[in-house]
Amino acid sequence: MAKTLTAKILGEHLSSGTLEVGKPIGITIDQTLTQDATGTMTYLQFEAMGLERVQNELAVSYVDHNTIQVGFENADDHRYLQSVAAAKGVIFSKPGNGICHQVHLERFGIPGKTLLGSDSHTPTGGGIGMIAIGAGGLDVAVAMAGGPFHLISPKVIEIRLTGALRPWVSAKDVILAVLERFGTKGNVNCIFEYTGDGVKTLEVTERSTICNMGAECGVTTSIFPSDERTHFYLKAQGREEAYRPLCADEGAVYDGLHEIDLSTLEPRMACPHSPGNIELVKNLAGKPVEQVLIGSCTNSSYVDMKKVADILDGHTAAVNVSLGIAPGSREVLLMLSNDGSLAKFVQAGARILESACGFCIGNHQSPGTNGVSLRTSNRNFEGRSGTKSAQVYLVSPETAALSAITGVFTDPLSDHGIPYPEIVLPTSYIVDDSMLVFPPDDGSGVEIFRGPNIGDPPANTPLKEDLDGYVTIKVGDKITTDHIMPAGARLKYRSNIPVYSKYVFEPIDEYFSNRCIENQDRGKDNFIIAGASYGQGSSREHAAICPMYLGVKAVIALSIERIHQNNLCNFGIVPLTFTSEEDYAKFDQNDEISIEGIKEQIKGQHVILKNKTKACEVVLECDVTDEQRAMLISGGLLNILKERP
Ligand code: MIC
Ligand code: SF4
Repeated sequence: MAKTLTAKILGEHLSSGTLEVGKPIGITIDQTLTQDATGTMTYLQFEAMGLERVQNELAVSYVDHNTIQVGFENADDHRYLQSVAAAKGVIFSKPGNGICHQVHLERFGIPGKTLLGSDSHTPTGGGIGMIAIGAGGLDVAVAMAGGPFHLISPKVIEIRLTGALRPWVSAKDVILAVLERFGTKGNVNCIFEYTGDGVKTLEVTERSTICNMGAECGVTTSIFPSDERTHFYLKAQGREEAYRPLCADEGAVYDGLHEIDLSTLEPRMACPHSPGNIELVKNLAGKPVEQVLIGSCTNSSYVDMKKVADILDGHTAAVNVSLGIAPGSREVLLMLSNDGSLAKFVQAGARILESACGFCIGNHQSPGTNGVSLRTSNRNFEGRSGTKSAQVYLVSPETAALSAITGVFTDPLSDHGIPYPEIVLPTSYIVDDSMLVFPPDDGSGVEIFRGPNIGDPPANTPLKEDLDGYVTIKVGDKITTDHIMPAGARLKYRSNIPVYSKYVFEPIDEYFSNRCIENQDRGKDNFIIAGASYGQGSSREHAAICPMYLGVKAVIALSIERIHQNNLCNFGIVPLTFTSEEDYAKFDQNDEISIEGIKEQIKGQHVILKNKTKACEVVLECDVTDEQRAMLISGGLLNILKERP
């Protein structure tokens, strides 16, 4: 039978189950990546598994998120990560070497391989023809230990591209058009597979931009075929031997189709406060801008940066604009410095930012009060920039660069008088791997450094017979992991769960953790009630670990996003969904609620939740796999791994 590209790669890696939509499967993982903000927990968990060395083909540990280093915490974490990498056989990418997804694409991505990363934008690797999936750190630790990754056999949605992009319209506009069609909820357990004649008009880093932001739709991953363009890119990276042509068979049958004619697309943007809130740039043309930030794992390749340099050439940022540029990797920075682009940035008055996540995660460059910020990154959740009142718009590098010059939202297709930057793709990149630290063959003598900020990952207790406590918080739809576990200024506590836990739900309710502790002291359980698409966004398992630490036993929502649902199970928090939408209204904060016999009840599909305050009960669904059910009963995956001989 004719196969999709997804089915081919998943089929080659299948370790359990069959590829039937909706059924649980296990796949073997060839490559893993971690970044520092999720990495410390991942390696602490890997250490707790007691293995001498990683078992998968390739494991890389990147430092790109916490590079600001105010105080000792981040530097200590970096030392821990470097030493544990050497001890366990992991390649360590030093801070300054670049953003994990960009560097991984450049140096390690291989068509047809599987990649699991403790970061939700791991699907960037789909641009080179990999099945690249974002997951919680514990799932990545299991993959490094040689274990399979469990997922639901996905629906494969064909996104058929025809035509070619016009000058000034870019890959970012393609994915924004996809987001316009699919939105940020309701796409769980799907894979977007790109096909059609338009594919060959896009180069690898453009494809990666598209796959990167597929994460915002909530899909498992996105993938492009591996073709002549892939060959060209790998050759230019000095890795021609990694090339393997791959595409779907003729006549392959998909579970859905969406067609995009690239030649008709217009520049788009995602408006505050969701990547799914799409508008044409021309509709806001003329609106004043205060800040323009160019970079992040979505748009920081050499080609993106070179376009920006050529647009800025001979111009300066408008007086009202603060312009910041963060090239995605040291390789990109070297290329830009060699070809004179860096000088063009400086001359344009840009603030040159480190090759790291930086502004994207609210680590710096927070806008002023009500500040209007145009960014080429992928998420504009309220408050993520570090300023709650900021208005963050997500745009292409072309739109960003032009708007920096004019000081107002500028549609690249309008009559602005700046010549279009025609970029010649490099036939060879400057390859310098000296900031990659390769592990010794035998790491047994390496001493692992642990600073005072680094604590052991906390374990949960096995599930009790009955749960009894309070609705500690009730939240609405589309609650992101940035709402649950803020990053930015709080990011440095990622390795210190007792401290980080104080900030759970800080952006929406700063007293949440106090209430949890009061309930815990009274011997009561904590519950979270939520609307649709709870846990959108990042892969950060802290959004499960910290609530677990505060005694949260169950999340009851209209729907829960894939990575977050897995993280909840991994840490023994029961994910439950309402079977009827109206039931959401039957609960308020502080209601006293209980689930009797939960341990028995979750063995079936349905669970009865009692609201003692409102004297009513509702039926919930517990849609987990058998593996996850076992985790919930044991109080999390770590407990199961410890029980195993
Ligand atoms: C993000 O973009 O939200 C992050 C920060 O990269 C997260 C990971 C994290 O929270 O450490 C992600 O995307 O998974
Ligand atoms: Fe880093 Fe932003 Fe990409 Fe997350 S989305 S990996 S914070 S650049």
